[in-house]
Amino acid sequence: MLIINWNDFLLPYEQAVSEIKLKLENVSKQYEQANKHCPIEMIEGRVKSVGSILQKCEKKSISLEEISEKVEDIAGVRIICRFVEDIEKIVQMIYEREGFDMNVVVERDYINNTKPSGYRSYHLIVEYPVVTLNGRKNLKAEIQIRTMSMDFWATIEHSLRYKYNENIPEHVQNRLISAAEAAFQLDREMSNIRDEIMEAQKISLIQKSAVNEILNNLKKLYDAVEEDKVNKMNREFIEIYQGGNIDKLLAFKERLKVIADVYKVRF
Ligand code: 0O2
Repeated sequence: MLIINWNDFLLPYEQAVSEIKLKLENVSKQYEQANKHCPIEMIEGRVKSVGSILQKCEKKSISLEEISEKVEDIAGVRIICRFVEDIEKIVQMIYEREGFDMNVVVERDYINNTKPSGYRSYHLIVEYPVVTLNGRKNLKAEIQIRTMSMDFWATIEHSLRYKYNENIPEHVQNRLISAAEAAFQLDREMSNIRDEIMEAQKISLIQKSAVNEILNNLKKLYDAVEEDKVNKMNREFIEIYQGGNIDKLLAFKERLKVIADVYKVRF
């Protein structure tokens, strides 16, 4: 009989989860840097517990020898986004990595094919190579992509499943199905007002980057310009910032550049 050293067995999966998470976090950073709406709101990752792996093996009659091949979600990464439209972008983003660092082997669309429980989410099973002391290994990992509202529903349903030991009473199941419908409506409404939300988000990103630039530049001006003058500029900046007018803020940012030219300060 095969005896598994679980610590050794799970270590490459932990590596896969942390590498995939890190790569996706870096994608987020690039969006942020480019002041663009990032389809990724949050990334979570976990390695399935031994108990949970064994339960799945029992449920699906999977032998210990077959675990790596047939238990596809030992390494799991969850990507949470704001809008249903973001899901498609993320799926595309993962497909673009094909041949580079991950290959999609299974695609499960529980958004267009909602599960009878009410569960909605988009799953990709990818093959991901990890390099370990014992050489290179191709592991399977499950990437779940869902909106915040789908995630909220799934988290509650998952804990109820646990509480009732997989036998959720019918009246609770029915309420969960209504809640799933409400979550679906919420996603639909959010998609309808998406353009407005995106615009607000864009303005907030522009404002954040302008404020950072102004603060950096004021700091540099302190070394080159009389203190009184920079203090005056600082006060003006605070007033504009508190006024909340983005056009005035951008104009001030440009004016600082002109002042820097006069004093020959390089930003
Ligand atoms: P955990 O605790 O998240 O790891 P099956 O057992 O046949 O349903 P299978 O064949 O592995 O599962 O694939 P499936 O159906 O795509 O499910 C994979 C994972 O999706 C599950 O892993 C859950 O995380 C999630 N999921 C699927 N269906 C539901 C559902 O109805 N409700 C919730 N809350 N999550 C779901 P695990 O191993 O079941 O659980």
